[in-house]
Amino acid sequence: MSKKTLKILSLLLVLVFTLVTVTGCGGNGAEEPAPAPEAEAPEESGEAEAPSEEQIVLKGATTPDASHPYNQGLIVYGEMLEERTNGKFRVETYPDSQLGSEREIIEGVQMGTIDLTVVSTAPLAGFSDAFLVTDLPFIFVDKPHAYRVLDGEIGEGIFAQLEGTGIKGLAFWENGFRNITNSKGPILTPEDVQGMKIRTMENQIHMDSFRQVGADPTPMAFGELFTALQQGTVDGQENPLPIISVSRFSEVQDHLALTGHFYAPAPLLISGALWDSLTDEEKEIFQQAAYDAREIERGMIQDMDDRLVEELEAEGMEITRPDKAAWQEAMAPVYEKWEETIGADLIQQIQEMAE
Ligand code: EAX
Repeated sequence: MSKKTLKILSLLLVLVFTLVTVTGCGGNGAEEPAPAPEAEAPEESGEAEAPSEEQIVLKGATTPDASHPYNQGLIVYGEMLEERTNGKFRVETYPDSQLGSEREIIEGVQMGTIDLTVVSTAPLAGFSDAFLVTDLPFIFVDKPHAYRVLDGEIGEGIFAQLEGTGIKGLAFWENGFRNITNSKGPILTPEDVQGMKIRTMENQIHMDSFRQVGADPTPMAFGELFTALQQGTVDGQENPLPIISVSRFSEVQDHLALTGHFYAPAPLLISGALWDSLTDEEKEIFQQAAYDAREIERGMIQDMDDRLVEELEAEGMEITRPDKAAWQEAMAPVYEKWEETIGADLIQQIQEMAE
């Protein structure tokens, strides 16, 4: 055997040895390298219906507690998407301000770091004037009135104005009619909130409305509210019954006045970047599911509204039922101030849809 042949043989030996080591005994004729040990984790081994393509996980962020219909509705929406896209999309939810305040979440949706959210329209005022009209006090007389407006042409027109902002509105879900809680005393007339420090959302119309009745409106992110109420940084706040309940405000607020002064719609928003990446068929699925889940989410809010006055009373809150007409009159000057920005025609059009 020549030196050269020996050299070739030893090279071949090294090669064979390397191959055997890399493929872990080879033998099964696989073209792929053997799986790394981590890939054999138990949850991967027995799944029969794992989607063939890689699943796209969407982040859905909200600020209230996980039990609130915002988050529960997003879970339902995610299930619909998963089923209707054969597992291509799945939604993972982040309730309880885990991904930030509503303003920060909206910014995240705009940048595409968050895919979905359900938020109040109030903080959206910082992004577009389109939603302002919904923040006027007593603009909606009841829920059917709000639904007629928001689920029809006017609602579509509002969403259309988001064009170019990086945010797309899919459907108006619901937060609900807002009521005032406080730790000072029972509220019946607007005079009863004179000088009271009341947390509002970061929205000029909301703040103006509370200034009109002589209160001291203090804007603050929702995630900071419980502690602020507990420590007495603010005397009160205003929110729909489901939020008051799931946030355990009865632990830090003795009085609840059923003023129903603002109706808070809660649009389901999707990141524009994600929307643009969808096929036409997927867009149709995302849109229809948003409407279908809307009915379920609004139903959850209604069920809670039906039982929560009694429940909150049982938790120790003293409940008052103010004369709404007096509050409406006291807050009315806000309309004149904002009429030009919002459009007198739009306001009138909505008011005419009350019956
Ligand atoms: O949108 O900030 C608020 O008071 C809102 O009602 C709540 O976070 C849900």
